[in-house]
Amino acid sequence: MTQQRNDQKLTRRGFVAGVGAAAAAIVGPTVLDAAPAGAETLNGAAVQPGPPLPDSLQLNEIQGNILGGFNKDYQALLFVTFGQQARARQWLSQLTPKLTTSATVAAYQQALVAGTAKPVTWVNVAVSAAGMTALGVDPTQYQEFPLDFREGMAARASIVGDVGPNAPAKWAAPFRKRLHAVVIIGADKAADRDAAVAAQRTLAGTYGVVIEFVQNGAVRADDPGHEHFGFRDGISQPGVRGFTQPVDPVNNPNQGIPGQDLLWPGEFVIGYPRQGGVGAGTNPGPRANSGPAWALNGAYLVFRRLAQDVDGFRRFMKKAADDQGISVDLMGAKVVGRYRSGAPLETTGNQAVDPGIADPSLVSDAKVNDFEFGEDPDGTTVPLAAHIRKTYPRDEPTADGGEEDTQTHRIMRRGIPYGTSLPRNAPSPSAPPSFPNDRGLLFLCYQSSIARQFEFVQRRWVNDPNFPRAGAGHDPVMSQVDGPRFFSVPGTRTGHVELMSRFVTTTGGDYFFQPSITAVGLLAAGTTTPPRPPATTTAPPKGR
Ligand code: N7H
Repeated sequence: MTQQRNDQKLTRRGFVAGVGAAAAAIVGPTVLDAAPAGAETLNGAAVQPGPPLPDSLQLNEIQGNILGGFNKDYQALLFVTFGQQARARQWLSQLTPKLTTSATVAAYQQALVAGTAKPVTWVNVAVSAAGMTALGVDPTQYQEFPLDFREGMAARASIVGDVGPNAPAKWAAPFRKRLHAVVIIGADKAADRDAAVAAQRTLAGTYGVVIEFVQNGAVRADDPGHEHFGFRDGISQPGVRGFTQPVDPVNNPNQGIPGQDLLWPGEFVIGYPRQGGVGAGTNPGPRANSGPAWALNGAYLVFRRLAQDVDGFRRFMKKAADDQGISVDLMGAKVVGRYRSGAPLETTGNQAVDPGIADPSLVSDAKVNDFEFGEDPDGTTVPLAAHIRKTYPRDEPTADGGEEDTQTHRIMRRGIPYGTSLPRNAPSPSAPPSFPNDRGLLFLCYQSSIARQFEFVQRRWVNDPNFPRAGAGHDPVMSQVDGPRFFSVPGTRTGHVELMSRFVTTTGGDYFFQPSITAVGLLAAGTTTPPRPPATTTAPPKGR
């Protein structure tokens, strides 16, 4: 790949931030006083007891991939286990000055808009619960982490539906043991990514840290911005108050690009106000306070290595479209809720040919996310179980209170494909490729509560055929259940599609915590536990 090609790629929108997020994110002021009139500021939020809490987003403290995605075309995830504790801490201490902050990512995004961005390589680190123990975190503080994080993904298999072929016992070998940390590398050039991985290997080797597995990810060269099934991904992300600039602050102060609702930052970063929930309107709720005091400015990271059976998916789509008497393009849009171009089915309506190809304005910032499902209560246009409707039901009424509750279950996705593309018209392989030669999605998402966000979405919405209403069906893309799955598509020939066993299989994953820059330093120094105050001795009574 030539230098020129790579430099040019800096100007186009990459995979992760997506259409709207790239334009709307990160150019705003970081002080939450800039929140729209009528909304309370951080100072006005209900404050929990604890250490002093920030009044504005501390972008120099928050690692880089959380609020603004790395959004790099070449990424690598290095999964490590620690050896001797003191040396693991030294490793972390050497890593600390190399970490990329949200401030750096924000500045870069501004440079991207200005056309002055140069290729960069970024690094983040996140630690699992096992890693916290290996680093010597005090047991009392360890217990302050939530149970979901402490147990880790494999132990929560029955909750998220990692059963049968998805079961942890069947995961790829590197993920069948508890990993201690993941180093996330993002680069604009493959060579830079590879050089950063090599440097990490040297650093790890110096301190007895074992790199158990390096997982590369990359934007697909043949179909940039699209995941392996062929759909444009990374389009819809929550906006963050104090971070995402409203495009129209006067008329639409509570959204970034049209349709991108701004959420309180505590939904993603510890220490800040969360959504207020049902009845709160745009007012903030309590601060996210899960974890020990030094969890401030950190976030929980879910990583899933999801293999995709592209050939099986394509064959299934052809058959389902034929059975239902609709085109493959439309069947794809029914399954995902968007056409392959990203054009939203809810606004385009049923069309035999992907309308986003002839009319790119449908995927412009102004239109790509500007829709709700309330006008389509029976799923006649977008089926109730279409992937984007299951994973973010927008204004759909729910048993938990509708949209205001739904906004407490959002996730910040940072996924990227891995593996080589399956060319169109490639002959069907006898079996889907297996690890490590498979292809799929490195699914990463950030949140302030894994149970309330990722696990809730997967368990209560995606895997439940009766959400949002009886008979809606399973999310046809990535529901994980033991037993037959189905998908209701009102308005087609039978309205009912039996899903083949699966197109997406979990091949590994874990839960991590991505601490603030200061907290990484505390972990490295072994000083997450503040020294005990000197014992107060009561003076013995006089005369004895
Ligand atoms: Fe999904 N896909 O290609 O079909 N996803 N997803 N996802 N996903 C989305 O709006 C896909 C997975 C969400 O705000 C799009 O960015 C695939 C998991 C959420 O409107 C496409 C896999 C979880 C949204 C895909 C996969 C989610 C979303 C449309 C696995 C969480 C945003 C583009 C291999 C549990 C919904 C876009 C919104 C969008 C696909 C996994 C969640 C095309 C192939 C595991 C919240």
